[in-house]
Amino acid sequence: MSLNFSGSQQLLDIALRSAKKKSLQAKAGAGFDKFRQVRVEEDSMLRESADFLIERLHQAVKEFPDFSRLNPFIKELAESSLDLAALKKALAHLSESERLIKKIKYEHLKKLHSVERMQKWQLVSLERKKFIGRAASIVRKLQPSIEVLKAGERTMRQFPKISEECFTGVLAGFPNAGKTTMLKRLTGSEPLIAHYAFTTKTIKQGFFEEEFCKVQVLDTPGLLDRLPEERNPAEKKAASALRHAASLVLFIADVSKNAAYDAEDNGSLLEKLLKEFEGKKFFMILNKCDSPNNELKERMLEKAREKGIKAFEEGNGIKSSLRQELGKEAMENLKKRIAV
Ligand SMILES: Nc1nc2c(ncn2[C@@H]2O[C@H](COP(=O)(O)OP(=O)(O)OP(=O)(O)O)[C@@H](O)[C@H]2O)c(=O)[nH]1
Ligand SMILES: [Mg+2]
Repeated sequence: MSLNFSGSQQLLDIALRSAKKKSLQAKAGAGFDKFRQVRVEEDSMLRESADFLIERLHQAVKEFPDFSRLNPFIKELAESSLDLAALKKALAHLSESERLIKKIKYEHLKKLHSVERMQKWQLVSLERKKFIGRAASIVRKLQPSIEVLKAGERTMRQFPKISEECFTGVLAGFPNAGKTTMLKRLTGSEPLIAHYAFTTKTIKQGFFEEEFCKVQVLDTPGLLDRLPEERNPAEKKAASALRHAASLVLFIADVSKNAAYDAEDNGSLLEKLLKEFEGKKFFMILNKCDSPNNELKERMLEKAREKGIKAFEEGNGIKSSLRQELGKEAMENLKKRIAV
């Protein structure tokens, strides 16, 4: 990505090392006159180190993702995972430093070339040294901004590389319902699974192929039964995936004896999601059927029937039946898109 230096000190060290090399080459071609040699060498050292810093800072800003141009899903993920104001401030700091280095480059170059022959050649070197001192101070002050940008880059690297063309099933439900386990069952991906709620903090992704179609499955952080404006950042990521990436919603409910949420809770969450993501097709997955609460399971099946949602029970070859159904949906979707 854009920041191909670890910190301000490293940036400075590379700039000076590379400039030193070039200035020695320049000096070698400057003839035998001492004053001329020094001027050529110092001019080259100043110019090369300045240009290196200017170019790297410019590149770092230019290549940093432009938030206004991200696709809506990634943009919403960025808004709920990053401090965008701090990132913008850090980018502005880099741009301002680039501008300052440009300014002092010309200031000191001018002075370096205005030293007269009858003056000491040491005065030429002094201008270059003054420039390096000022540039170093500007670059060192960048360290906190570089850290902010590096942390931002690390977070963004974890964003899923969403395939916008691909038919996408998004797993959603209460925390601990078994969404991540289902992603693993369906796609073989190896996400973190734990026995406690709120394990998944960001969007996880897996793929499988069925009916000649590639299907993308997204796992989301657990949602609570509350209003959109009450959602925490992790729930907001889940809602963004449902809104922008889901071709189909896989609503998953824990129907085991140990389930933390009953049929009322699950029904209420389902109702809210159906309303918020109106127009999207839903499947229901009844999970943890190995130790079922039969009454809960029956009531959820009833809710699925009421809403006209196809239901799948964990166990009994759910992997192949769900994959087949998703494959069929993907094929239908493809046919519709081709027909348009
Ligand atoms: N008995 C049983 N346990 C399951 C099943 N599926 C998942 N679990 C367990 O349920 C717990 C939660 O599973 P996860 O897949 O992490 O659940 P999640 O919905 O992704 O949880 P969050 O990311 O916290 O929202 C883990 O201890 C799983 O091993 C199942 O079919 N049967
Ligand atoms: Mg999870």
